[in-house]
Amino acid sequence: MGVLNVTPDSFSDGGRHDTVDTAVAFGLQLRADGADLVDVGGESTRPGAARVSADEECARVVPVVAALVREGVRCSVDTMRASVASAAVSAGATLVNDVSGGLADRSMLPAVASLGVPYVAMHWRGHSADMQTRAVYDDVVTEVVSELSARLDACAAAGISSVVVDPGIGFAKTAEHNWALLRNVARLQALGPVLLGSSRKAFLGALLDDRPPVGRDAATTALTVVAAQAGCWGVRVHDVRGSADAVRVVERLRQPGGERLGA
Ligand code: PMM
Repeated sequence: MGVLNVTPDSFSDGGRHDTVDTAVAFGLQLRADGADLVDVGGESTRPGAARVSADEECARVVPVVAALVREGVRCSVDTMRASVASAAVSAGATLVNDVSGGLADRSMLPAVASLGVPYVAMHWRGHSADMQTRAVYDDVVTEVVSELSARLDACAAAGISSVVVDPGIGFAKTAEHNWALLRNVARLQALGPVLLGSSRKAFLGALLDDRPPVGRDAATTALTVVAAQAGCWGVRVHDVRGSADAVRVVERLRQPGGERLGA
C-alpha cells in the first residue's frame, strides 16, 4: 500500500502533492513502483496535527481517487469520517482505511457495512492533538490485541464482513511500544489479516541517530521483510519500490526449486 497524502502538513510528504495533478502523477508512480493499492488521505494524523473540515477533506481526496481510478489504479481512502469514506468509495475507492477503527465517527462502521468494501481497523486511543498522552500501557501487546478485538466485535455487529487489523504504529505509542508490537506480530495475526504502517516514523529516526524522514526508507524496507516473512496482509509505505522488491524477494525464497540442480 503506497502512501499518498494530499495534505499540507503530513510529517513526511506534507505539501508535496497539494494539487490534483501532482497527486495523481505521484499515485501513478506508486503503482509503477509496485503498489497494489494507493492509500489517499486528506487529513494529517501526525502527533499534534489539527483536524480539517469534512468538506476540505473531501475536496482534497475525491478528485484524486476519481482520477487514479480512471487510470486503473486501485485506491483506498485513509479517513476517520463516514462521509469522506462514502464519497471516496462512490469515486471508486475499494477499501476504507480508518486510523480510528470506527471510534472517531460513530457513523463509520454502518457506512462501511452498507458500502460493502473491506475495512482497515487501526488501534487508536484518541485524536492526534493529544494522543501521545495516552501512550500508557501495563502490557502494550495484550492491551492492543484486546482493544482491537473489541473493534472487530463492533465491525461484526455492524455487518462488515472483511476486516484487516493494524496495531497503529506511532499512534499513542512510544518507540518501545512500537518495537514490542513489531516483535509480536504473530499475536496480532491471531485476530486476522494484519497491516503495518511503520514507514519513516519517528521511532526509526530515533534508532538511526535522529535521521530525518526521507533517510528512513532502508529501515522501513527492513521492517517490510519482517512483515512479509511473518505473512502480514500488507505494509503501508512511502517508498514503494524498496518494499515491493523486498516482498518479491521473500516470495521467491518461499518457492522451492534449485536445491537439486548442483553447485
Ligand atoms: N499511519 C499514518 C496514516 N495512516 N493508516 C494505517 N492503517 N496505519 C498507519 O500506521 C497509518 C495510517 C500516518 O503516517 P503518514 O503521515 O505517513 O500518512
